[in-house]
Amino acid sequence: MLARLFCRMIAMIGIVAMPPAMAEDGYDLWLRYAPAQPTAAQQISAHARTITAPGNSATIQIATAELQRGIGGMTGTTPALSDMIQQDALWLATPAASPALPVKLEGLGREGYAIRTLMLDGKAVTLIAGNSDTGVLHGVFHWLRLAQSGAALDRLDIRSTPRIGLRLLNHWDNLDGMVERGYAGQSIWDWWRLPDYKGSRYADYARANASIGINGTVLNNVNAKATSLTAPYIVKAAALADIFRPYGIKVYLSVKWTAPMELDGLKSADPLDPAVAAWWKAKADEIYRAIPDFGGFLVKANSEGQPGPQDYKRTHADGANMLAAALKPHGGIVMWRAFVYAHDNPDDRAKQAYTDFKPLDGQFADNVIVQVKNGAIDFQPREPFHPLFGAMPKTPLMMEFQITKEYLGQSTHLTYLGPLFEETLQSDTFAHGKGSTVARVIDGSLDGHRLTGIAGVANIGADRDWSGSIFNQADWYAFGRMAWNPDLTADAVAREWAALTFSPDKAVVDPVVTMMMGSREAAVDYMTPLGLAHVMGTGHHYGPAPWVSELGRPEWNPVYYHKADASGIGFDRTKSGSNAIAQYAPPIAKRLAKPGTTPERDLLWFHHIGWDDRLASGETVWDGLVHRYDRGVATVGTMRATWDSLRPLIDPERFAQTQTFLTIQQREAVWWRDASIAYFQSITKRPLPAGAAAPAHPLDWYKAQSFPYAPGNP
Ligand code: BDP
Repeated sequence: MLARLFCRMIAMIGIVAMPPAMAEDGYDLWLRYAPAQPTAAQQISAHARTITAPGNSATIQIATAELQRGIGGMTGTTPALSDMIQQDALWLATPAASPALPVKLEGLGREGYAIRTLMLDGKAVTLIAGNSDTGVLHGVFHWLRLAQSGAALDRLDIRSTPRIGLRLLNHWDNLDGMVERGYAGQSIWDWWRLPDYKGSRYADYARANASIGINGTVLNNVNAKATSLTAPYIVKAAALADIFRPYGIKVYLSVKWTAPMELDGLKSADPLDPAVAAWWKAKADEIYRAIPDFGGFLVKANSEGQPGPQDYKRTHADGANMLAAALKPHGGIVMWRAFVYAHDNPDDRAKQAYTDFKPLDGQFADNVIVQVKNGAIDFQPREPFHPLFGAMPKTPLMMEFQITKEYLGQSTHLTYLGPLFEETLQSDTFAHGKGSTVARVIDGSLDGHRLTGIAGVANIGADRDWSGSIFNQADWYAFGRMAWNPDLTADAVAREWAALTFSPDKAVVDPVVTMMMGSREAAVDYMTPLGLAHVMGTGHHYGPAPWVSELGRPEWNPVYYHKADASGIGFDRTKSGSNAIAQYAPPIAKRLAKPGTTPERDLLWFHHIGWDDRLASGETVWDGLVHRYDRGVATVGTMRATWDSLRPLIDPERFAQTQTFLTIQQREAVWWRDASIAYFQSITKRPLPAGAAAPAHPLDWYKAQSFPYAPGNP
C-alpha cells in the first residue's frame, strides 16, 4: 500500500520512468490492478464512483468484489456499493433483477454481456448487463480490462458473446500431484487434503479463468486412473466444483475405460455389455448426486496403450455412445479424443486418426463431441491443421491445443502460442468451399452444430507464477481469449496481455509484442524448420535428438518423421508416399501434391526433397535449412536485446526472471541448431553454406547428452 502511494505521489509530482516499486512475483497474472497514471486513474474514478448490483448471489458478490479490488488498486479509492443508481455509477444488471433494461440482451446467451454508457433519469451510468450473473461477471472483467489498459471509458457500447460453447482447460494432473508435461511445478490440486482443506488458490484459479471466459476444467490426466471415480475422489472433485461454480466454471473428469473392471470386478468393459452400461449409468448418477452441474467425461481410449472399446471389437462411437447414454439424463457430455494411432498399424501415423474416425461420422450420440488435436501428429512447433477438421460434417468436433509447451521449449523458452492458435484456427479446410476455416468448424457455424468446444492442455502448476514463467501466462491468456472469439488475432491478444501484465505504456507494449509475435516462428526455425517434426529427445521431448532410430515402434523414432537419407529429407505424404494429402479437401490436396505449390513452411511435412533442390529463395534445401536454424538463433538474440532495453520500465523481479530465461533460450537455441546441423550434415555430407558456423561439438557429443530428470515426463 505504501509502495503504491509512493508510486502515485511520484507520478503526481511528475517524475517519470520510475520502475514500479512493488515486488512482482507473477501470482497476480493479468489481474494486477497496478496504480494507473493520474489521468487514467481520474478517468476510471469518474465512471465508477459507486456500484449498484442485482441481488447478492455468490457470482454477483465476486463481480462487485473484483470491481472494488480493481478500481481500488488502480485509483486508490474503492467505490462503495449502493442500492440506488447514482451519477457516474457502474450498474450491474440482469433482466431477472431489472425487467425493463435499457439494452437488448437477445442473442447474448447465458454467458455474454452488454456494456453501455447511458443516461438514466438524468444520471450518466455505465451499465454492465447479462442474461445471467455469469454474463455480468464476464462483462465486469471486460470493463476492468479496458480500465487497466487505459482505454476510453466514456462512450462504451459493447456486446460480446462467446462463439464456442465449451471453453475448457484439460489438466494432465495425476492423483499423486505430478503433472504430465507440466513445467510449472506440482499440480495445484491437493487431492490428499481435499475435500477438507481448500486453500485460497482454488478461487484464484477460478477467478483467473473466469476473467478470460474459460468455463470448464477437466481435473485429471487423460491417462486416467480409475481411482478418480471412487467415492472419496468424487467428494474431492465436488469440493472443487463448489468453489468454481460461482465463477461460471464446471468440472469434468477424464475416465479410464476399464474402470468398471478395476473398481468393481466386472468381467469386461465391452460397451455393448448391459452390465457395463449399467455400471456407468450408476456411476454417472453417483457423480451427479455430488455435483449436480457436473460437465461430463473426457476419454482417451485405444490410444498409446490405453484400453478402449476396440479391445472388444467395438468402435469409438460404440464406446462414446454408451457413456453418453449414462450422462444424458443429467445433461452431461462426452468428449471423445481422436488422438489415436496403433502400434500394429503400419500406415503413416499422421493418417490414422482420420482413417479411424471419418467412417464414424454421423454415428455419435448428440451429447458426444470428438476432441481433435490441432495437427495430425502431436502438438509440434508447427503442424498443418488436422485433416479431420472439415471431414466430419455430421459430428461436432472440438479443438485440442496444448498450452503447456511440451515441444516448444517447455518452461523457459519464450514462445508465444497465439500465432500457432491463430494459424490453425484461420486455416481453410475448404469443406464447403473457400472460407470454411477451422474456426468455423469448431464454432459450429459451418455445419450447424449447437454443441461446440475447444480445450487447452493447461500449463498451470503450483509455481508461484502459475505457468512456470511470466511469458507462459500469455499462452493461458491467449487460449481463453481466442476460445471466446476464435477470430481474434494473436497480435491483438498479445497487446492486451502485455498492457495488463506489464504496463499500458506504448514503450513497453510495442517491444514486448514484437518479441512475442516473432517468438514461435523463431522456435520453429531453431527446432523444426521447413516442416520438420518430432525430432525431440525420447520421452522427455526436451532438446534435439533427430538421430534416434532404435526405439521399439517405428513412429517413436525421429528418423521416422524426417526420413533424411543421402538423397534428401522429408516425409513423402503424396501419392508416391503415404498419400496423407488425400485426407484434405481436393483444392488443398491438389496444392500439396507438388513441392512447388506447397507452403514452404510445410514442405518437409509433405515431401521428401533432394538436398540440392531449390527453395523459393533460390538457395538449396540444405543451405535453406541451415539458414533457418541460424535465423532462429538470431531472433532469440534480438529478443534478448529487446528485453534488456526494457529494464527501466519493468519491475526488477519479472525483468530478471525473463532475462535469465532468455539466456537459457539462446543457449538452447544454439544447441538445437548445432545438434541438428551436426546430425543432418552427417547424412547429407554437404559443406555448410558460406558464412555458417560449424557446430560447437562433434555429433557424438550431442548424442551423449541425457536428461533423466527432465520434468513432466511420466
Ligand atoms: C503426447 C504426450 C503424452 C500425452 C499424449 C496425449 O507426450 O504425454 O499423454 O500426448 O495427448 O503429446 O494423450
